[in-house]
Amino acid sequence: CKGTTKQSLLLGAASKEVKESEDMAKGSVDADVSAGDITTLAFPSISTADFQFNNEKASDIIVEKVEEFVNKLENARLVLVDLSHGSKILSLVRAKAAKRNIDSKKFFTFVGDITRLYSQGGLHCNAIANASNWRLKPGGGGVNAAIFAAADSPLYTREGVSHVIHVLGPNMNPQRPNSLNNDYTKGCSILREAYTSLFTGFLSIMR
Ligand code: AR6
Repeated sequence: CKGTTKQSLLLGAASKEVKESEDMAKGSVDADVSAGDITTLAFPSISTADFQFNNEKASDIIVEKVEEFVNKLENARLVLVDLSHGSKILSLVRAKAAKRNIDSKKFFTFVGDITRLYSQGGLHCNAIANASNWRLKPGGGGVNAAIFAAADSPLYTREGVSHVIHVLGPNMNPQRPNSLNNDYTKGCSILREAYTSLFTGFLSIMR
């Protein structure tokens, strides 16, 4: 399926302008976040909201890919993030990761806004992933809009995030460009490649 849908990974440093955090309300914590010296990548579930990718299938792929990479992490960890405690993808992934005995110090789920993980939840992340669009354009909605809105400075100065990794996942939404028209053979293959690129990119920038 390579090349059927554009998929890209961009590494960029967040800018360093200073801006005060106005909202220090506590975020939600699902696991021990205090291990501040561990290199951490926080990532959203790629393609499962605006791009309408099936949650069951996406959760299988996330757990499969995390399991593949978890042993290569050395002193690093992966955190799947979503906005609410009711998140279906978080509960599916949590249950499947527990079944596979994935080390919860190396991988866990976390409820919070990915642009405020440290200031609101006490979770320090060196890198965060974005669920991007095919033009890597700011705006739109979802996590893409939130990250671009915060990228002017708070991501670096307030949250300590040094890298944003943009990931374009498969699109199942017929209202968006390059829809795969419910072709989950292609969709699953592209989503697997997306997570492979994300985790490989994270490992390479953190080394
Ligand atoms: N913090 C944490 N998780 C979030 C946040 C946030 N601030 N916002 C959304 N999520 P989506 P996609 C979760 O729709 O399906 C954009 O407009 C959300 O609940 O952001 O890959 C782009 O420009 C879900 O679990 O990305 C593209 O056009 C996950 O992030 C398109 O949407 C991904 O949801 C990409 O669609």
